[in-house]
Amino acid sequence: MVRQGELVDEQLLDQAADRLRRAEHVCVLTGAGVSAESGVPTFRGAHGLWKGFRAEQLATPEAFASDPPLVWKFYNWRRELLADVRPNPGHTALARMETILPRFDLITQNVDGLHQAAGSRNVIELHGNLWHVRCVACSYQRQVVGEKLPAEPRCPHCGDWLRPGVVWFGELLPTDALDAARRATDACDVMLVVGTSAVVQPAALMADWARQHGAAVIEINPEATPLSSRATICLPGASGQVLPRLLDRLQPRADSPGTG
Ligand code: BJW
Ligand code: ZN
Repeated sequence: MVRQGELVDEQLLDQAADRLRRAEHVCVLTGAGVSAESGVPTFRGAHGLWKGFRAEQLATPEAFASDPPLVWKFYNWRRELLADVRPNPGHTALARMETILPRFDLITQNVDGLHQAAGSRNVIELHGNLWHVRCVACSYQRQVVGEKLPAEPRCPHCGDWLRPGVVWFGELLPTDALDAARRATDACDVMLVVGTSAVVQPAALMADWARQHGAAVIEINPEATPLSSRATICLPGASGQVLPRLLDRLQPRADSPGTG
């Protein structure tokens, strides 16, 4: 494991860029930290997520069953906040990498849709999407991108509660997303893990799936995580700064031979 100082050293970036440049298949796993510089609060941190609640208190089927209006207040607050945020240079750099590198899969735990807004195409959403709602009782579901929902949204078909189309603790991840993530981690030769505390399963295991198949793991995070000691290279810093510097090293230079 290579970790150094507070600032990401040029040599470390060169090493990481070299791994990426030589890779035939790159897989990325992102978490809330990649959206932090867009102004989206992370889940675990000094200030908690919302009014002092922890994710484990609100993002559960039990919380919703016992107090749906409270849980909807939390999600409507987040949806309102998201309506005004834009992708940051970290999201944009990942979208650009997808167009440069031969094979590129982006797995995200985020539900904010900012990777897609930045132009990423091949996005695997492990924990659903905040702009999706579905009925708890019937098969009704709908995309509600940018829409303001009532404080207590109900199903237009059966009148039961609508719920956010996200994955709560204790719930299974969507099978297609989990299968796609497994295929990507098993096949990649470099895995980039960006802005996740690496504590929520099964996402937290994915870098190990990749390592078991021989992939190098590059972590980008201002803080050490439970994954750091097993990563091949740690780039300690904010993704909105580190990813563009990595991208810069992957782009063909205008003045290099053969680029006109
Ligand atoms: C920056 C930065 C900058 C800051 N640049 N970085 C095995 C053992 C024990 C428990 C379990 C287990 N397997 C499953 C479980 C249960 C549970 C679990 O993992 N619990 C743990 C807490 C222990 N998992 C589940 O229940 C999952 N389901 C499942 O496994 O089903 C099968 C099963 C069920 C039950 C039992 C056994 C098996 C479902 C998990 C669903 C998670 N859902 C949430 C909410 C989504 C909806 C919503 O948004 O409201 O997903 S919780 C929340 O955490 C959200 C996130 O996607 C997820 C991960 O958080 P993330 O992204 O890592 O964010 P943070 O805030 O934790 O970290 C931010 C990081 O960014 C930090 O490191 C910062 O340093 C960094 N950072 N600024 C770069 N500028
Ligand atoms: Zn219904």
